[in-house]
Amino acid sequence: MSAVIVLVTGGTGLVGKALEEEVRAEKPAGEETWFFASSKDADLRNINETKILFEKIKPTHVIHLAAKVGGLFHNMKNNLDFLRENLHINDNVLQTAHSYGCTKVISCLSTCIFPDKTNYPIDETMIHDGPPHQSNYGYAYAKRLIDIENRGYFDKHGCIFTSVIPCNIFGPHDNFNSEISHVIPGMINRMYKLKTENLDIEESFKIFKIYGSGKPLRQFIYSLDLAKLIIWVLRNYNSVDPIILSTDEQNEVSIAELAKSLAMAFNFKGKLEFDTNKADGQFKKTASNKKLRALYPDFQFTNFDTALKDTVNWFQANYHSLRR
Ligand code: NAP
Ligand code: GFB
Repeated sequence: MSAVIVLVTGGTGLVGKALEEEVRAEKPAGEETWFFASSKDADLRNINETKILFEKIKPTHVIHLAAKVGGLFHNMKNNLDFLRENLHINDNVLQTAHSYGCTKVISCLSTCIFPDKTNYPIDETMIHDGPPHQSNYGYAYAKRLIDIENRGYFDKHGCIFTSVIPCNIFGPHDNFNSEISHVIPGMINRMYKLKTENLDIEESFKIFKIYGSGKPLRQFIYSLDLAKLIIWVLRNYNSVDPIILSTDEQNEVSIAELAKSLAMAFNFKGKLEFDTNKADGQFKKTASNKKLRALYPDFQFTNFDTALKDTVNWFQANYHSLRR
């Protein structure tokens, strides 16, 4: 079997770091060499820097994770930047992967790019069936165009450029900056600060603010589980059609339930209150993982509360070096 060189763009982020941990944990997978790139290796918004990276690594396979990424509030304030930056990154990576004759490219979409007004559960055939939620249209359209461009490269050149569609992801090495982060890292950072600051105040009198009504529903996948699934896609899935990589529909939780689980993980003794002046975003984006279950029936997801506790422990152990 010829040598496999895997370039992971976005290799230093939440998903990239989980992928690196899983690859390192495996016994050497024979002919595979992995390179985990950050924006310091190449600013992928720039086609020349993209070409220099590919010339250096000469990948046979690409796992394309690099993106401008953020939570609801960051997207709401910056839809144009999310659109333009991700359009440039994605087209640069795909066109350069084609010019270097890459055997396969796996890009990353998101369940938040699906139509806002839709039937549930959402499946892979529904990506383009209507406009995405207004809060993140920039990111959503940039991601949807990856699927369109993948089809273009397949139709014209027979390239196996495919994509995975994760639900909300959490875990170690996330971006915990609560101004721009997703809900779990944002809440973790805020709850940690509430517990560890103003120690003169009895904790049972402290109030943790849950942004929004707490009613929206989300599916969450642990980054290390997603990493295992992406490795499985790399070695076993060869369709251009996207595949949803999400926990089961019945594991969907409300933001309020999430906050209670986090309070348990932190042993937080104070009160939880809702700040309904803050947006809720999309109410739900319930995705079906039926296609994944059919192809990989014995995959086991990590228990949510265990994964949450592991993430909180990682956060506390790495507080002074993490992104916050
Ligand atoms: P992340 O933690 O923010 O990491 C982003 C990665 O992309 C970092 O390695 C970053 O490099 C790199 N990057 C950003 N801009 C770049 C640029 N201009 N040039 C080169 N590299 C650049 O993101 P993540 O959560 O791991 O997301 C990985 C993928 O999963 C993304 O495609 C995202 O859309 C998708 N996704 C994420 C979620 C979620 O809940 N997090 C859900 C669904 C899908 P630096 O470290 O140098 O900044
Ligand atoms: O992960 P999140 O920011 O984005 O979750 P989405 C937002 C939901 O959590 C809203 C509530 O209902 C918020 O009101 N929430 C409660 C909080 N407390 C907090 C907090 O401290 N921080 C944050 N961020 N939210 C994103 C998309 O949607 O999903 C992105 O906008 C991306 O493009 C991501 O794809 C996966 O899940 O609403």
